[in-house]
Amino acid sequence: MKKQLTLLALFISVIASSQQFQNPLYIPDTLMGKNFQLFISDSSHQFIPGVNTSTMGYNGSYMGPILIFEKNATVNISVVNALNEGTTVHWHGMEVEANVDGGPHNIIDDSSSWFPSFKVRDNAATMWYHSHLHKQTQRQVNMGLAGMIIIRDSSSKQLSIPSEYGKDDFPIILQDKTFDSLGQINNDALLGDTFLINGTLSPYLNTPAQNVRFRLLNASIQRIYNIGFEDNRDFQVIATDNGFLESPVKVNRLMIASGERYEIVADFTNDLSDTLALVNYSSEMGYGFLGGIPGGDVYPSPLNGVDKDLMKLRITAPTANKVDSISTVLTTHVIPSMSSVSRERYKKLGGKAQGGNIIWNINNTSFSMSVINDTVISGSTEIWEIRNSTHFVHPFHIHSGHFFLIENDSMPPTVIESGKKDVILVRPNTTVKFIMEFPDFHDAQIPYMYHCHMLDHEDGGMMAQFIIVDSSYLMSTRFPEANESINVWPNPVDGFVRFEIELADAKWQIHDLKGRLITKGDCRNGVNQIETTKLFSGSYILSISTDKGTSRTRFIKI
Ligand SMILES: [Cu+2]
Repeated sequence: MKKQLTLLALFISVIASSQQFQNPLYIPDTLMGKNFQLFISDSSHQFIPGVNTSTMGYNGSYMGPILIFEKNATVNISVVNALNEGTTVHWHGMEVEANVDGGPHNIIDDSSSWFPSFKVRDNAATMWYHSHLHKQTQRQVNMGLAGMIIIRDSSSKQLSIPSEYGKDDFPIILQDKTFDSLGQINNDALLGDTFLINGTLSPYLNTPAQNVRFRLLNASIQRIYNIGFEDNRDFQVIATDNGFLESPVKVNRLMIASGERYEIVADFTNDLSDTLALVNYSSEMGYGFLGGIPGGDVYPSPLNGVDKDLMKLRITAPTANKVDSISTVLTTHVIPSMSSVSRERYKKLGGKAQGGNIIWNINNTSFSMSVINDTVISGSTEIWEIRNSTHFVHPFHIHSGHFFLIENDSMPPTVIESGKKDVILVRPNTTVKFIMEFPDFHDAQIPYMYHCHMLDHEDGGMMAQFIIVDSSYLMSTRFPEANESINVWPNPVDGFVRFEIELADAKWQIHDLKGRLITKGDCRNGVNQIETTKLFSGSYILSISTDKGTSRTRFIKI
């Protein structure tokens, strides 16, 4: 007991002194080339000097090295899992084949290795890698299984932007945590009581007096950050999740949700010898924006809804190769045309209270590893409409590439929202629409995920999966989209079979397994019920058709 109290006292005093922003920001090492090695292990890390905290890390005690990939290179990665449990490594944001995507199906057992190899197809961007083990993502990422990826390409090297890693181009990995009285990580604290950047508590950064680029990554469980500088100066947003904006956009605030990345450039030319704070202006975020105004059943944290410094920038002498003016044209976006859209899908993010918890879902169905929810044709272009039916925001993320937002709450996207994205924050009771061209490779066996990127929501069921197939697959398969998007209950059924949809002008049909039409009718919005008392016992297919396509699910009549 005495030892515990001593440790607690030490911990509190160190936390108090760490409020002084006296810890140099940790700048992770980089790995580059074509061959990469990641060694994943349980470890121990001193966030607080003298206090050993149990952690997990890639090639070290907490988080991992920055992986620098060159566009068009084929990279070979050797991943050794020395944890006492399984894990996965997901290359978040990258357009890679499903068997190397690192989703929940690509499990690396303990004491096993994984050797993914893929071509880097994406343009210059800030991506990241992290654990995606089903129901364990929150804990493993919070323990340290996350790191940044920087993709470089030839055209970005021609731009006038700060690009010297660790000199005028810095990774800023935002996290929050709660440490218990013994200095151990509390993995149940959805919103932490202390900030970390790159794993450093209360950091300062020697920042040269010139244009400086920050690569922001939100690797927190839930917290949304509202970034600005203490003097409210403008800064330029140059890139979103999957690469450059067409031109820099000036703002003095930038909201970043879990899973998102932004690259910003701030000008410190006239600030030599000053100290300037990077601030989380969460008092400006309303209820429902997790980390904003507290209330309801939001996890309590002293950081919620108050403006707090994240880091102090100590402005030092400029570097030899400072960049004085930023390119005004960064790239040109090629947005898929509406005439190429072959299908629209509708996804509703929801949750149901159950025994004091919320069971999260998409289209009223919680994630199941064994159910393929959607089938997408390789190389096709689709519009996805995402409805948030809850009173929290949800950052919606889809694997296999990037999309362009076309509508946010009935409004056209802002200039920043018009960038390439793989995560979009869907506000409470609103709808977003995006257009996405899917990759031209296919794999009928291993699915990609789409999900909320709040890690506890993802682990808690707000996730679903799709396969990408070539067009001949649909011709040759009798029921290609069993279970897609329709939740039928009860199943097996005795009296009425029920389903819920929110589509206009839909029709339902029931076929037997030989493909014979048994009965049909028109759908109505909301819950539909069909009497099945006249059906013989056996399996049937319920299909729901609109002019956009047909979804099918199998049910059993007893
Ligand atoms: Cu969510």
